[in-house]
Amino acid sequence: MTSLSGITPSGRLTLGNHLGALRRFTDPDGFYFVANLHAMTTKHDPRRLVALTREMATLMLAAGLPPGTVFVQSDVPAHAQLAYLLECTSYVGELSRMIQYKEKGRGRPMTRASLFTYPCLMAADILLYGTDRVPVGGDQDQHVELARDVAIRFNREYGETFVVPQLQKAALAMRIKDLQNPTAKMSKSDEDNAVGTIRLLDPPDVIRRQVMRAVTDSDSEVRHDEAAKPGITNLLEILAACTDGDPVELAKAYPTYGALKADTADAVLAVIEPLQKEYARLASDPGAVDAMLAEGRDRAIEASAPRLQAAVRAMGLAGSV
Ligand code: AQP
Repeated sequence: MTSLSGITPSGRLTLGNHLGALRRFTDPDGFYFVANLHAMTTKHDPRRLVALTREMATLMLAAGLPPGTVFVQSDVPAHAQLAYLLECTSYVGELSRMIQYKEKGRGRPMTRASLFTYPCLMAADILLYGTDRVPVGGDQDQHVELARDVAIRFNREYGETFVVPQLQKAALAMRIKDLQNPTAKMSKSDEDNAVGTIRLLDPPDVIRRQVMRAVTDSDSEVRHDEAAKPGITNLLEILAACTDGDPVELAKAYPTYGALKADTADAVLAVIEPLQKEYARLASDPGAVDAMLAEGRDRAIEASAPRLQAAVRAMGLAGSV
């Protein structure tokens, strides 16, 4: 069983990214990458992309991801190469139905073509490694479905080449919400939202203040009820995810919002502070980070080569099929 997942350097990592993705990346044989090619589907600043890529890769290593499992996507050219082959097996119809394109690109002439085709890159990310389970935070189901469809079609048209992946849903912390707008997902690209988004590398006192200022509602009952009490429910979900507890059970322990917020802040910091310490240690030794990323890159290049070669041959690009 091979586990694979990527995080796009479209902003600084959030608590949502950690609880929904990073801390679940534990497979010692997994492939976990900074998806920098995916950060170019909208206008981007190259210098900022360099900085975000480095910060994210270092944070992944600081989170304790197994050595040799972390790499930067663009360091492994097979991703872009297979993406093109998969574009040649995908249909405009199915790509037009992808939510990101529908919401951010359709009907706008200046949309980058990559915003339309990136699901093929994502399918390549998955299929290159023979991945059979893809752990995602619950908002990426459509991409894994497309990868499955593309794999099934490729195998049918060009011969058995790819493993058809399964979606693996997170049991907890499917969607951590914004602390100021708890009906919306906490998102790393939401750069203007300094109050509602908890960044993994923000100072602890800032993070504590953010939790204490989280929006609640007018009555004072602590209850897990997403429709009626989204702010409180979000705090309970965060507390549960940070303490491996049950959000419905935890609600019974809190007579007031204040106590819930204080314990949630403590629990969040208990998760984040060790991560920050390890990040600082690694960031002070860039050579060691380079060496770890090179190890991850080399392993990914070796692991992805056979499937890329098989696809190249199957499609008639290798002199024989
Ligand atoms: N709020 C969240 N709660 C739980 N899980 C989350 N993830 C993201 N936000 C939350 C999970 O983190 C991984 C990051 O995937 P991505 O970088 O490809 O992009 P994303 O899912 O779109 O994440 P963001 O933070 O919301 O980025 P932007 O702002 O660029 O769109 C995924 O596994 C995701 O499920």
